[in-house]
Amino acid sequence: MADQPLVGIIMGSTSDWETMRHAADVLDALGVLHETKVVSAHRTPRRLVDYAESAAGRGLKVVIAGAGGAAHLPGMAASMTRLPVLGVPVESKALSGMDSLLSIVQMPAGIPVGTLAIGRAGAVNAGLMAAAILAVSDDALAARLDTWRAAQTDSVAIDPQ
Ligand code: RP5
Repeated sequence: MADQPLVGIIMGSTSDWETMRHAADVLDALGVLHETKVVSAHRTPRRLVDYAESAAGRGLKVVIAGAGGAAHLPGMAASMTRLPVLGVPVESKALSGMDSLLSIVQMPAGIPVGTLAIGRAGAVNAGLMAAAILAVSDDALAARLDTWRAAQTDSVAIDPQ
C-alpha cells in the first residue's frame, strides 16, 4: 500500500521526541513513510507487547526505538519481533545518556539491537540506517540516499573560518 509506514519510531516518553524527531526528519527527507508512537517499556508494558508483536504483520520493516535512563525499550521490543531494531540512547539529565547507552548496547547474545550514538547523532543515524536497510531492496530509495549523501559531502566547507 502506498501509505503503509515502513519504519516504526517508538520512544519511551514524549520527552524523548526532541531527540527522536531527528530520525523522523531524516526519513521525511528521504521519502520513507514512518509512524511515531510513545511506547514505554515500564509505564505502558502492554502497549509495548502489542506494538512489537504486531509490527511485522502490519508491514513495518524496521523499528527505531529511543529511550533514556533505564532504557529497556529497544531490547524488549527486539525480544518480541524479528524486525531489525535500532536503538537510540536518549541523553539523560542525571548521567548524560551513559545509562541509556549501556542499557541498550549490552544485549545478550541472541537478541540483537543495533545501537547508535547518544542523542541527536544517534537519532539521525538511526534514520539513515533504517533507510539504508530498506534501500537494499528499493532502488529508488537507494538513489535518494545517494543524493542525500552527496549533498552532505558538498555542504562541507573546506575553509574552517
Ligand atoms: C524513559 O525515561 C524515557 O525514555 C525518557 O527518556 C525517560 C524520562 O521520561 P519522562 O520522565 O521525561 O517521561 O523511560
